[in-house]
Amino acid sequence: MKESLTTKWQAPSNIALVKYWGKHGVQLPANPSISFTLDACRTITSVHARKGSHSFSIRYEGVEKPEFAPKIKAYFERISSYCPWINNYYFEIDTQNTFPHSSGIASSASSMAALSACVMDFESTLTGNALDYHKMSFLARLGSGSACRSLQGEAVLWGEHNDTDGSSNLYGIDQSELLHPVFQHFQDTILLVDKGEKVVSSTVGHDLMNNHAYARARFEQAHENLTTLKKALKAGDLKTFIKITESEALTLHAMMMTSHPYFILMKPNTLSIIEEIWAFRKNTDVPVCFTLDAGANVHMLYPSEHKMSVDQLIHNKLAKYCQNSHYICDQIGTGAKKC
Ligand code: 2P0
Repeated sequence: MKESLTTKWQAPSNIALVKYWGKHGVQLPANPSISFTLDACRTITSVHARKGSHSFSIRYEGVEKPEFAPKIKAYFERISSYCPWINNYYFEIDTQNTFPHSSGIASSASSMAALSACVMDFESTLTGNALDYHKMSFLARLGSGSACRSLQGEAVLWGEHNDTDGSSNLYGIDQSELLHPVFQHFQDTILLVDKGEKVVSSTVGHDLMNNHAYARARFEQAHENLTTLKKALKAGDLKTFIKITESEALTLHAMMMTSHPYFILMKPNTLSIIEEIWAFRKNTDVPVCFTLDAGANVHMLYPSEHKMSVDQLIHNKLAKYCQNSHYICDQIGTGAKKC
């Protein structure tokens, strides 16, 4: 056993195309999902582990954050049977995000992915085994479901899917080889309509799918959408990509509007942006589409060759719908990296 271990990793956020919404058991998804890995929106985490009884401290941008502790405590408890060695170490965790903390962008995916990368880096040092990315994703899932899609590959699929060999409810698998060149450097500009805290926590949100009147149909639809979307990703079929991606975003929100209790997470400016995107696409034939997370912010997805004209659209028409005209330019990335 080593006296102490130190490492530092960064992991990106991701944006789901086919959405994960509904879970059961210990972080098992009700349906398979697929996401693009992002690049600029990242969490950078350094961990120093020293021999001692297991506990941890957590700092965000150098400041102690006791409010982050319960989620990390639950994470360590969940992973301890898979990584029993953690019980012999005290962990000092220091973390920061490249995106503003209050931007309405969930950091659970990138933060749990970065922490899991650090844990697996230590495990590799202690055992002498190569880094195990499947186990990294497995551990990240136990911290936050979507985090398992933030470790390796430009597109990551999580959840058992009949049409995908090797797919698993336990971890995400790299689907980068699917991507047609049109998706290379694919852009994601995140329009920050509402930078506030999430109205519905993900735990509450996923719970809403239990006993939801349309749950069964929705879960089946996700399987079909995934099959169709994978074909579109392979063929570079942007028309189908747009159709499925936008429909998935609206379905996610429709599920929230038709649950009990019910929520509307879009804001009037979210709808205005969607209408502007549709009008722009119709008028210019630029293949830009939107997707949404469980909030009001809008992700605009488009090929990099159209960056200039989309920049103009944002500058001329969309920035005014964003809080303080704030938006984040991101693009598809490759996953977690050691710093
Ligand atoms: C997704 N979301 O696929 C979906 C779409 C939000 C909307 O996964 O409870 O933070 O930690 O497993 O991963 C947000 O839920 O939930 C999410 P937990 P998570 O990206």
